[in-house]
Amino acid sequence: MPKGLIVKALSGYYYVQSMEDGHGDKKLIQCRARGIFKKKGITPLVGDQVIFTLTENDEGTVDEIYPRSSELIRPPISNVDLAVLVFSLREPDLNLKLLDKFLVHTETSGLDTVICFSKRDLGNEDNVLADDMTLNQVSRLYEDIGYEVIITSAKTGEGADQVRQRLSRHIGVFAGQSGVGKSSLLNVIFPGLSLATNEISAKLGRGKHTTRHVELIALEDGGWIADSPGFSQLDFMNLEAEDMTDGFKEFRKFSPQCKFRGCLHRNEPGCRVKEAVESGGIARSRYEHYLLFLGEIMDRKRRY
Ligand SMILES: Nc1nc2c(ncn2[C@@H]2O[C@H](COP(=O)(O)OP(=O)(O)O)[C@@H](O)[C@H]2O)c(=O)[nH]1
Ligand SMILES: [Mg+2]
Ligand SMILES: [Zn+2]
Repeated sequence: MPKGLIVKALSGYYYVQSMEDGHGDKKLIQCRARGIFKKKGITPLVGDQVIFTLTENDEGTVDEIYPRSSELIRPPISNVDLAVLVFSLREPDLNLKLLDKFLVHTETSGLDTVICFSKRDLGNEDNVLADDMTLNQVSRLYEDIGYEVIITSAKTGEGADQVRQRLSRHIGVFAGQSGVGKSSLLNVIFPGLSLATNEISAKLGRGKHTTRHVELIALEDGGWIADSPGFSQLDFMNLEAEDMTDGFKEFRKFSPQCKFRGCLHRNEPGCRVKEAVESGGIARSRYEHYLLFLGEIMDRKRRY
């Protein structure tokens, strides 16, 4: 029975690339999922490795799904192992609160994360960008936490090689607000992709809802990438207050030493996280965002 990878899902059909065809072969097999999945409440996802059988007219049926190594809800995609978070220096302005929110999601989903500060040509290292910090300070902040930071410009090509190398052999997802230059950057990194850019003004009317589908695009060197539009309205629906502290990677060094187990690092006595904020071991901007997100989860709890 042939093995394949679901690269696209659209109105109940799953488009499978057979493992027997070459990587990135354009010929996809249009499949339905077997009824058993629905009965079990399982939805096949883009990124799933599957066993399928061919039916008439070169169509197929997805018979089995291999265990997933990761699963994202929005965008709905499985087996992603690298998230590239794209944040522009300007247009739109650098938004560190949103970056920290994305990081909570990638951390709690167990993804490796690379941060791209894009549109470098619109700013330099001495401009104050966000929270009174310059590009150098912002980069240092996230590098000190342990994140790989790549500064890019689709206009000059800066950073493109570095991102390309990082993506090699992964299933990656490009995420970030619309307009930050995700598609433009991918086009520079992989000439020949020709993803549509600037879709906001070109295609969508203001306030219109778009339900764009996710699709995996084959990269020349064996990897796959999803250019995802749907990451923008992140909420913490599936997270508990205790998860939030895992979402802040640098807290993990301190939280085991907090006096109370399950410390939420607010006003508890003997909180090592708060102490680290005071002594500069944890950046204040990160801690403030932590408190904000924790507040969002608490509010949600009160409402339900
Ligand atoms: N100055 C500058 N503009 C860029 C850069 N990258 C993208 N843009 C522009 O930003 C807008 C949004 O880009 P797009 O790639 O569609 O963003 P996406 O929504 O994140 O995919 C377009 O008008 C691009 O021309 C860059 O590196 N520098
Ligand atoms: Mg785009
Ligand atoms: Zn604590």
